[in-house]
Amino acid sequence: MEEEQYSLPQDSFFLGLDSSTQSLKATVLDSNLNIVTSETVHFDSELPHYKTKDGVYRDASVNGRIVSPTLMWVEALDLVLDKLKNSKFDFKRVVAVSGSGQQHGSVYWKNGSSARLASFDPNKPLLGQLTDAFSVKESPIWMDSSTTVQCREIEKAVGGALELSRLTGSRGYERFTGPQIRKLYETQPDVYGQTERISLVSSFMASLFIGTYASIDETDGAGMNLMDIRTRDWSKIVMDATAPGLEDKLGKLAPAHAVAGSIAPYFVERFLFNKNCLVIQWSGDNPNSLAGLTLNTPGDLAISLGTSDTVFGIASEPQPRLEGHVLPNPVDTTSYMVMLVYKNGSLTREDVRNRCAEQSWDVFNKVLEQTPPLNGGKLGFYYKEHEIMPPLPVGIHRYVLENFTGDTLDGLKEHEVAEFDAPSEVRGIIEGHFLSMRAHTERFGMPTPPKRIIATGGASANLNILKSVASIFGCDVYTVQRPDSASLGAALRAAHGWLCHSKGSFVLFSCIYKNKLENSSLSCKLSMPAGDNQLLSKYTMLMKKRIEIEDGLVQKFGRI
Ligand code: ADP
Ligand code: XUL
Repeated sequence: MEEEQYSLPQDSFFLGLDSSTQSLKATVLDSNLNIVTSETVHFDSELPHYKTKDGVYRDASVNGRIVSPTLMWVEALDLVLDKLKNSKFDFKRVVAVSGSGQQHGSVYWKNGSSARLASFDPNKPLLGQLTDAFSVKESPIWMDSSTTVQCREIEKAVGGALELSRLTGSRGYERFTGPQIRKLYETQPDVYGQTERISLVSSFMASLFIGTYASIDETDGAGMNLMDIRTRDWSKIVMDATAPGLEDKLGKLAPAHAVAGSIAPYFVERFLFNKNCLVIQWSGDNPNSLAGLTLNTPGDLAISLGTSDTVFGIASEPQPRLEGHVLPNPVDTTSYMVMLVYKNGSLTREDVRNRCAEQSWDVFNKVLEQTPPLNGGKLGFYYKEHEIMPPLPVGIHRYVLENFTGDTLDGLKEHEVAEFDAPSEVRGIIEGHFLSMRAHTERFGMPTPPKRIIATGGASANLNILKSVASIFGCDVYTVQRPDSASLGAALRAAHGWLCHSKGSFVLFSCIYKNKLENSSLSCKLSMPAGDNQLLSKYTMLMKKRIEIEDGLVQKFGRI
């Protein structure tokens, strides 16, 4: 396809939202792709009446159940739009809106709710108009790990874990929406029966904007264990293995660049949006980050350090495996996105910071500066949450490699210890995590060493963390101006969707940012050059040892 350059209408704005685990963020881009304004609503602090911790409820009475109050996401939308309105933001100039949602989370609309969606009263906030709209009031989210039984049932019914992965791009994962729906069907069949529509967080938020049920986009749809990754349609065999009558409750799938609908009259009357404003399909947060980082070369690797940590890249013909995920590329019709996900990301780092570094990132960074790379052969495994990569339960494991020099693995022995001193614990969580990430990235067949890494998410602002990433992966690490690439990516996808719509056919994503990257909010800068080669080869030794110990832990405690 020809890479032309298209211009976006002068004076127009593109609004991108990101409904993530801990907050709702908004980013507005102008037609030169510069950020005009941004807003955030932080759930715990700005909506304290929901009493969430990190945006979620951890249910101690049911093993692994982690949910968020669905209505909190609605109230956050009321609030973020009010904030923009109070800042005198000119909604009329927005020609397209799109968004990002934490992946896998699901929303259950009660029978009859489509009528409510279609008749919002512009004189009132959305919250009061949706209080009774959901058959399940607490949405299961990506941190949930309560559906192991259902994962195994679905895998068995389709011919095994690898077969499910070949079909849907991933083996059965607890947080994926299909196993979550099966659990609802098995444990509360009446509630399942009272549900007329099941949305993902992304299509749920899009539904509010168009006043009718929005389709699930094909990229976020690949995070459900329900969609055939090749045909990009629901897989009948997996749907049958999950729950009856599911197709009606899920609606249709649509590509991420498609128009979901026109903006609902509610937003035109209450916030003075233009009535021609288009709503482009919302997608998952990692896919939106891929768009926001303008990732388009197979050798580029993105690392997102948010509530979860993810590694992702682009591949043209990926082979789905037991490890990792394959999803359609949200901004291309032929290639795929490959991804690894770690549950123990920022919140687990915060836990070590609070225990060992006086609850301060400054102190944490000083410790990283004062401790030597390789941590004297100390290797820590920190799982504050039930981990996915590798599949291991909550727990901390610490090992010391005796006489580790980094020159050879021959005769190297490790012994387990109960504790590290505080500085070793700080270095241990950072190095251990990125060593594991590199090992799994290589196992999954992602480019190694990567041409470059682009880091994003809250923790990518931390240069000491990036230094370890650069040394362990042995490549340059770039960052973007704003670590919130998901809402930025959503704004960019809004522009892309608008352009595809106005041309009447798919246009290459790069056409919208061609010749604009250097001078726009999308530019990347080199933040940390690759470390030296000698250190890299010592880290390679440490990585091999680490993955050996990790495999042993999985044999002992985990799912294989
Ligand atoms: P999400 O979008 O998943 O809700 P973010 O990408 O906004 O999350 O990242 C939030 C996280 O960033 C916080 O939990 C915090 O631990 C982490 N963070 C913020 N600043 C720093 C820092 N200087 N060093 C390390 N981590 C940080
Ligand atoms: C991706 C995943 C997480 C969430 C976080 O598979 O589970 O990265 O998308 O919002």
